[in-house]
Amino acid sequence: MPRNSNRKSANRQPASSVGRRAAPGAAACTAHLDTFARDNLPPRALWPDLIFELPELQYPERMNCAVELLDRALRLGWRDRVALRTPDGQCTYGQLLAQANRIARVLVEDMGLVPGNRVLLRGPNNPMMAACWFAVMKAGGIAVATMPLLRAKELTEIAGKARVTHALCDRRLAAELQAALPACPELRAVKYWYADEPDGLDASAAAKPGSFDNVDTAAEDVALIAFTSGTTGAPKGTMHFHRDVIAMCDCFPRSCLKPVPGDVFCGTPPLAFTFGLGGMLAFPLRYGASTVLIERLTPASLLEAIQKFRASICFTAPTFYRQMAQLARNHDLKSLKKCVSAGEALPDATRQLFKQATGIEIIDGIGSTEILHIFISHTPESVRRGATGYAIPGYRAMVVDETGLPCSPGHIGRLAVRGPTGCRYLADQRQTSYVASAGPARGWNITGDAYIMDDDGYYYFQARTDDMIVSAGYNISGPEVEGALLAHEAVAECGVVGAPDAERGQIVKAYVVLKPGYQRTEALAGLLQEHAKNVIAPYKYPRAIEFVDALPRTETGKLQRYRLRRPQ
Ligand code: 3UK
Repeated sequence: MPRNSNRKSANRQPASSVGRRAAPGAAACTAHLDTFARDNLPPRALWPDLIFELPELQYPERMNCAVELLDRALRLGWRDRVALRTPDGQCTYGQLLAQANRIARVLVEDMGLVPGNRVLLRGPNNPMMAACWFAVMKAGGIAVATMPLLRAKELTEIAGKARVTHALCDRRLAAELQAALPACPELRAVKYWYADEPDGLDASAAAKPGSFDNVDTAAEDVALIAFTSGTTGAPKGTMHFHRDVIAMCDCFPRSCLKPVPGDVFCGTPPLAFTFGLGGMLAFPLRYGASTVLIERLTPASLLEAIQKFRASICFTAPTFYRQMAQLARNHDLKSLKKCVSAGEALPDATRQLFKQATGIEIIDGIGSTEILHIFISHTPESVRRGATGYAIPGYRAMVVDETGLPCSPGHIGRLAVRGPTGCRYLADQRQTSYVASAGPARGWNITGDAYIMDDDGYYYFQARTDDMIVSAGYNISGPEVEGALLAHEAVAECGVVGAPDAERGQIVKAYVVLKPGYQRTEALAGLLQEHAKNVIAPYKYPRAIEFVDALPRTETGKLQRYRLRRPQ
């Protein structure tokens, strides 16, 4: 497609607009009139080096990811295929497209959205959340999707950092957003969905025609700002382009998951988490499949949903798979073919339990908000015990030492990754802590994970670099000790961290949740220690064991080790 085609839609600027026009000549092909995101990208010299070697990653200079995912689906003849499934009904590709178009009109015609404006999205996984996300893309806005559990303070930080101008929010989650609004002066246009009021989003959208003149964005126009669920410091916004959204669909799913049009996706990650944006929305639609959107899921209700909707692909975190393995026998899971685990390391004990219960070999994959989605993974056939997988087609990986030089196979170091997507923090000094700006790994994303690569290019997760336990001079990986303990029949869940110790600097300490029917006794603690010594090198065994009711976890299922290190 020629450059600057369809300028008509790019130049649409309603009277109420506050958007600034890009300086003539500068960024001539952007569709953004509000250039905030572009102006706050890191300097190009600090971007990761991108690679687009695969034939499927040759993208045009102009693309809008919603057009690629939705309008294209209709061109392919998928209008009457089911796109979204929920406990209350279903919606076809045609209906989803029309609803996204109507909401895009509300954003532009009623709420004064100008391309490049930031739109905060707040809702659980439901069809309006999905339609709103596409509407923002179509209107050339930038989606700032937020986790449902965030409070006013966190919403204020995010809205301030991303200079959010508009918000679309599920009525049931209105309270915290309303509490944040007085502290968000630039956030002037807000609408609620699943709301009965006459100017609510549902009614406003219903009054619009189901067509929309899509904004002809550049492939490198920012489409979303995803905030990391980091544990310390101010939240970091990662900026991803329209092209990045399509690239994530054309990498991991194509080479590892291999979805087919009849597939039904199901799972837990929120659409506000890029793991969920891919697995619960973009991947199914890219491949003509459908997705089950359910607002709140437990391991038991996820199994029920798989049975009820005959889901064939499941996306969730390791802790869910472990609990689902216990309950699987009570359900008919014949429809289930493939399961993807990400967010934290998948212990081999969990992989084996789930396989015994269902016959399914879980596909593990490491991804990050900074890199958008999964970059190291495997197919069920090419699994290697204890490994996350290999660098998937489209990405390259290496393990490097502190100077950025590659470590030889078998040696622990930092994981470095390059591919079609990568880290660009919004106005943040920490860009150079994720993308090496000097030395032999210059231009590589440094994920913060300690890994070992074997002779065949399989990568073995050790720990987050700052989670490695150093005890009496030994480097010990908490997740490795967790893996050993999880293989014991009494252990439901566990978290292993370094606890301060006068003599050894740190000792290995395990927080253990027992399965029902086991007593918290000194004797059992002793048995678990003996078990660990038999499974891994004895010096790694947990010198301290504390039994707890539950482990602290994030909304995305990640163990919060910093809270175990500093128990209240
Ligand atoms: C850890 C893993 C071992 C690892 C994510 C898939 O988790 C995602 O993004 P976040 O930004 O966290 C990234 C960090 O989480 N991690 C994730 N997956 C694994 N560690 N094995 C794994 N399989 O420390 C990584 O650096 O929250 C995952 C897709 C999109 C995502 N955003």
